[in-house]
Amino acid sequence: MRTQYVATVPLDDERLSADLGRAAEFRYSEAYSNYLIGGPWKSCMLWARGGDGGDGVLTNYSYEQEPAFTEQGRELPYLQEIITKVADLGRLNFARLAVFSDSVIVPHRDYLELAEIPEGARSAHRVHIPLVTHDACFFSEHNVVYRMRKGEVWFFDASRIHSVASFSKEPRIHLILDLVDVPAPGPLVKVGEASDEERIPPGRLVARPALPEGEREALRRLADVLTMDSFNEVFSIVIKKHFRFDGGDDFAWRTMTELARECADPAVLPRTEELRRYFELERAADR
Ligand code: YCP
Ligand code: CO
Repeated sequence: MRTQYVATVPLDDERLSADLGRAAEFRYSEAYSNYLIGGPWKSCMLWARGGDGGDGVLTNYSYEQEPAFTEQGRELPYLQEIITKVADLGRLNFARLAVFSDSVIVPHRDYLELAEIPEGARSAHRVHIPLVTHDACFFSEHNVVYRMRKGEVWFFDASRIHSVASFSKEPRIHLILDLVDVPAPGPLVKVGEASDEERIPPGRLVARPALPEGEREALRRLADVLTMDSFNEVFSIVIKKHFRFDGGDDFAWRTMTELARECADPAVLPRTEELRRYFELERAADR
């Protein structure tokens, strides 16, 4: 399903904070934090294949078992209610709470590592529902930057190149649902119509000014300080620029590759190319 806004679910702030208060005590997985530069990506399974909270790595669950609420999920009555109301439970593989702040996610595609899981069992559709968010949280898909607002249900096309930024220390908490692509009588998401087209409402799009030539020049000079030691810092600066300015298609990886070519450390270019392959093209379950 293409990225699109589907519906808004009314949230009961009191019941939500009661659940999130309890969830704050849970143990979170930091799986997938290698996609981030800055704070970690913390997730907690509320519904999973096999009903076990597991380690948060999507390839490490028993796909031959039925999904069910996990121990953590069973402690959160309001979130259980939301999950049950929104998703076709017959096709729901995973429901996770994901907490993230003051960090950026490297532009990547998801699901590459799920290729070995049988087609009828592997996740193919992702839904995001922001529970706590703020204006300094952004998503991007290719060169389009947008926001999701609290209580909105979005289909999120994780098979396309996407990136995320939070310019704030305030946590952003999303409920993320992963569903299988098998035929069923009803809709995947029961609260609204999904279409095959991309539909990011104009009010959610973030208009960025074109990257000024001076900024581009300044970024080029980062080649002077780029070594393997500063790789993450430089990449983070480049990704943040993508959320503030329109630098054109493929800005982050293209800029990083250009800087890698210019810089004095010969290890940087092969590492950049290797990372790019990992995040965009090929990634096996065991890597
Ligand atoms: C996402 N993809 O795009 C997740 C975050 C890395 C994998 C963690 O939201
Ligand atoms: Co992703």
